Amino acid sequence: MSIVLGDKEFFPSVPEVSYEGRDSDNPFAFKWYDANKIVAGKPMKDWLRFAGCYWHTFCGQGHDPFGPGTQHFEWNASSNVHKRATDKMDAAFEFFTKMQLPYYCFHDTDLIDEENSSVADFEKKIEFITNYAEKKQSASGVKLLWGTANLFSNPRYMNGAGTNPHFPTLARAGAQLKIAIDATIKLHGENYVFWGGREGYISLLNTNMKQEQDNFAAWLHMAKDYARKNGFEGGFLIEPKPMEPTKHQYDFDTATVAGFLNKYGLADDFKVNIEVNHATLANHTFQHELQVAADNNILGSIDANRGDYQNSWDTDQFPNNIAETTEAMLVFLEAGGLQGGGVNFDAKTRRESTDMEDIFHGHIGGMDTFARSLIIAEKIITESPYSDLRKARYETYQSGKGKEFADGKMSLEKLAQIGSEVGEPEQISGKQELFENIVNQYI
Ligand code: XLS
Ligand code: NI
Ligand code: NI
Repeated sequence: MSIVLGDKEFFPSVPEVSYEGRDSDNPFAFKWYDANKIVAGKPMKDWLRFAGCYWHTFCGQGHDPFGPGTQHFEWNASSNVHKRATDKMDAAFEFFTKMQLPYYCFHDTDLIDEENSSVADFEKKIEFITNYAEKKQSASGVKLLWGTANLFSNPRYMNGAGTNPHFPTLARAGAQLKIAIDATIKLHGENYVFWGGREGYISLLNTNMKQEQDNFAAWLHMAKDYARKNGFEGGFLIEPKPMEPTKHQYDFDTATVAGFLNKYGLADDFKVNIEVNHATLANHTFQHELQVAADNNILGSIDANRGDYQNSWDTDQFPNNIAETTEAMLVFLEAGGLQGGGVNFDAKTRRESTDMEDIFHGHIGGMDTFARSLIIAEKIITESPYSDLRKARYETYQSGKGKEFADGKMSLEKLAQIGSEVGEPEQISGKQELFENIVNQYI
């Protein structure tokens, strides 16, 4: 990959970031992410398929509920909406190529300012910027991991998009959904994401939950049928999140989504995009969510970030916790990786991090955290007693009567008969501390 600039270089102080190893003191070098290094049989870059996200990195300027943005982006300087959009895209592709990011992701409204455009005007704007994106993608080789529609920021979607109680509003959202799907197909997007920001409710008093969920299923079927008819072969991904901005979001967690997909006949086409901070908001761990997805055969993609142990909101910080990411990578590797997705940095620098270089530090740290954890996890699986110890806990189901039970071939009468003959069963330790020590030994 070589660096792709526009008319102007937006990050002149940052060179191409490459692998220099753990002893390097260069803050603009990878200490662990060595794209072509083989781990568990294939190059790191093929396991991880890292993506940069447009919204936090090139749109969000650090605003919070108590104050406006603090980060000043040179690509926002022009008063012309088209020039602003191409400058932003130049900055984005400079960043992706300097960072060796093979993929990117966007919401339709990240690419170009929506302002108060009618559907027809917005469609023209998207056509303009996706024409430009085609050129940037082919000049750089950077590919689109996924596209999505922002159906949660505009005030018109305050009561939801695909779950809106008012049909004309749902239809207005549908017009935007169609444009975003078209843009994703045009740019050879490998997946299309649905994050249901306002698909949920605040008060049950004014909400017909069944109608809203049935409508949401109809909405997803319609989107899938349209995309398939127009040649889209990629994956559809639902991104679970329990709350924020609504109190009860319908895509609460992976288990909820799995049940929903099965109930409504969507399981053949839809998988999940698991975000770390959304897992923790649901009082789960990231690795729990990955395991539920893997066991339901819907582990599609990852939004990498982390929450904060003390704050209970979606802080979207860059991942930096090796121990936690290692536990996640154990699940990831045992599942054989992701089904068509990648690791997208849905993460933002802090409001107080105001240098242009800070977005590089955030991504370098995040990529190194995943890369290092992947290496550690492979060693734990191949060199340590971890897998065998866990397997041994279940060995009584591998043969004889235990297997007969597990295969569903035993009656309760027979089980009860065995239960009355075994006497008081032997006490078997779960040995959690030993498992924890093995993980730490390899870190
Ligand atoms: C917000 C979500 C969002 C999705 C894409 O919490 O993570 O960024 O990834 O709409
Ligand atoms: Ni996300
Ligand atoms: Ni988030």
